[in-house]
Amino acid sequence: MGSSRTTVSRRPTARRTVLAALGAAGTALLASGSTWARAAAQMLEALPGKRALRRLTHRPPNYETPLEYFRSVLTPNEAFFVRYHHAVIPQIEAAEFRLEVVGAALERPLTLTLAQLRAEFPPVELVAVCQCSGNRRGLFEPPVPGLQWGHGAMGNARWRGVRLADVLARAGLRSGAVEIAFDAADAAPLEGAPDYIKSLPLGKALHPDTLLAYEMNGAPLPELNGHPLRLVVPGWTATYWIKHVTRIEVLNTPASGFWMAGAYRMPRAAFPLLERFPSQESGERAPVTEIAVNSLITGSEILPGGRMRVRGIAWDAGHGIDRVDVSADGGRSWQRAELGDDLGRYSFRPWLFEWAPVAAGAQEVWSRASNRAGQTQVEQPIANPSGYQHNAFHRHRIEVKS
Ligand SMILES: Nc1nc2c(c(=O)[nH]1)N[C@H]1C(S)=C(S)[C@@H](COP(=O)(O)O)O[C@H]1N2
Ligand SMILES: [Mo]
Repeated sequence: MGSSRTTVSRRPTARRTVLAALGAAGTALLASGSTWARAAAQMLEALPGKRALRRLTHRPPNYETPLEYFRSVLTPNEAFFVRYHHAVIPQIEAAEFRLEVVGAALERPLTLTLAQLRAEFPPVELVAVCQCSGNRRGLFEPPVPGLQWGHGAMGNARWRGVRLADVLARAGLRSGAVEIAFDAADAAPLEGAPDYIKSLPLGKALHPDTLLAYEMNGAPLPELNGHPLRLVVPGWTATYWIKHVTRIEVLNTPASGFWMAGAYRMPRAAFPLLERFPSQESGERAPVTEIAVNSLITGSEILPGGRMRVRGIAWDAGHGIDRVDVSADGGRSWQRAELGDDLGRYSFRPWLFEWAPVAAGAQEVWSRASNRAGQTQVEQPIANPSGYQHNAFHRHRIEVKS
């Protein structure tokens, strides 16, 4: 903790760490013995401001959303997953927050307060899925190293903030810029561990849907989801969605830090991504960019007369969900599910499907989403060393009573 405090105090806006609070939550659970035993057995634990989520690691905090929360299209803030690379997490007072915008290709480098961001730029709202590149990594066979996420390293929220493009325009973006890099107020507890810095290609950074968001589902961002400001990059995996963003740097050459050059890359040939990141595509591995088309079955019920109903969600990078097909016979035949409300192209899209099962006993239902760009989920996930972009059909077990 001693060295962690030193690290944090470099940054004027970072005052306390959340770690102390996390410790307190652990103690509270320990005190009530049976609650703790149950929570530990299910690996469920409630962080400050959060409901019980599935714990992968406590330090840094990595917690996934239990599947039942995906029965609502918007994921509640208190149940939204938490992912951190580093254990020192700042708690930033909104009034003290400052965002720096710097770089050689700027006419007027800026420092902005949160109040200025709220008052001086047009607010924009959109619904978008925030999904970790490694969501479902724990389902890869054979296993791959890394956090063993199940289905819950994702969430869907209504984000409100300002356009990154508007902020860059205020700073006067000149020609010569190649990428925009983002740094955050969190830090590694050990000196020397690489700072979490990510960059975006200019085109994605200037896209009108790329936001600096200060609200999530109508409330200020939760502490553990980036308070008071985070980058929202609709359509792209959450590795780019920098939380507690404090510094934006316009780069004239590609970013070369560990988290760009060394991590979040996939064999280029393995996965056909439509949206690319050309300035980072050296060698055989290309950066993970857009979210792969995917679906999840969130529940099933028996209807009067013995019919079955399954419900689920489907999502992609914003090309738009075209259809969801369901198979109740191991993929031999597929039928189209009924799509529900459309909250926008980056959102979860709910769907449901009803049928009369032909046999009794345990069986599997599979879901397969396709998008308007002609992409479809795959039967087996595409193997890659870091276990990114798992988008195999979702298989859900049901029991049909005779
Ligand atoms: N500052 C900061 N931002 C970050 C990260 C981080 O470690 N630090 N992790 C990224 C990754 S890999 C993911 S999956 C998302 C998780 O967002 P959430 O914790 O709000 O669910 O945050 C991204 N932004
Ligand atoms: Mo992630």
